[in-house]
Amino acid sequence: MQLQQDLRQAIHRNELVLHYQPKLVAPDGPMTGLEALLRWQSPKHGWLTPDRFLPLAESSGLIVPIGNWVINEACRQMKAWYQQGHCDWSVAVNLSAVQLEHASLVEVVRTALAQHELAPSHLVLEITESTAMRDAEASLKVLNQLSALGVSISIDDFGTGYSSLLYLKRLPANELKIDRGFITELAQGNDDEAIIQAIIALGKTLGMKIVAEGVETPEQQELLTRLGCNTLQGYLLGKPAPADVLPGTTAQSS
Ligand code: G
Ligand code: G
Ligand code: MN
Ligand code: NA
Repeated sequence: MQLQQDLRQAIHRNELVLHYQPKLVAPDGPMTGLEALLRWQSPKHGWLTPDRFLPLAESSGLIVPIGNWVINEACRQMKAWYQQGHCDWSVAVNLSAVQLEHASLVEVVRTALAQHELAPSHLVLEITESTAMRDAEASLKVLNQLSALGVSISIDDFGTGYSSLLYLKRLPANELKIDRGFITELAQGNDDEAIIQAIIALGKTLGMKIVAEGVETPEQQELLTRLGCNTLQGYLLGKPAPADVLPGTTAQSS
């Protein structure tokens, strides 16, 4: 309860922070964009990653105002990068099911883009298969509206959910992110390689860009590139960091 009350205050007390993790053209760049990852810098509870407070944020509904803040802040930072000359970057924001199901999402995204005078092509929305599948038809409707705005849709943690291929075909997704679980033990000739090959073939058939996340070793980097991943992300290529310590970037505070 106390944690929930503190989280409620976190937004206007400016305790929420976004870190950014680079997404690079395989095998080693240039950078195509960054994924925004939420942190809560709480004076009372310390430095918290989403696993510590997202479940609470979701069950309490606080994820809606928090998520709105994330969307707005990521757009603000992307605009600052744009003005610094990074005109081909995009920023990716993770969405929870509760946000996708909330009636205001499309308007929140539209308003954030307008307020920061940011073209929709600079915003990527990452949703997991399980998020989309919670109410598959309703999700499809909202995702189509978001896609019509011109933002990109990315399917996160792909391979861990239960979406049918028929559903996948109907999703207006531009990008597919292979779950880290398939990358961790990836080696030439093992099952993970075969699964990744199948995912890449599927994604490319559906016209999607393929991203591999959780790349930690040069061997994974080399093999994933050879298998046809377009974009790589992972500790090897860049850890999540505040905007002002990312190479080649500067934060611009509001
Ligand atoms: O950054 P980290 O590895 O701690 O992220 C853990 C999980 O939290 C990941 O599944 C990530 O997608 C999720 N996450 C990070 N930032 C956000 C956010 O702003 N909104 C939502 N809904 N999920 C986020
Ligand atoms: O579910 P999602 O893909 O949005 O989660 C992103 C999370 O993965 C973030 O919390 C981020 O810190 C973490 N992450 C990013 N790159 C790596 C990596 O190379 N290895 C591991 N173990 N985690 C990573
Ligand atoms: Mn993600
Ligand atoms: Na993921």
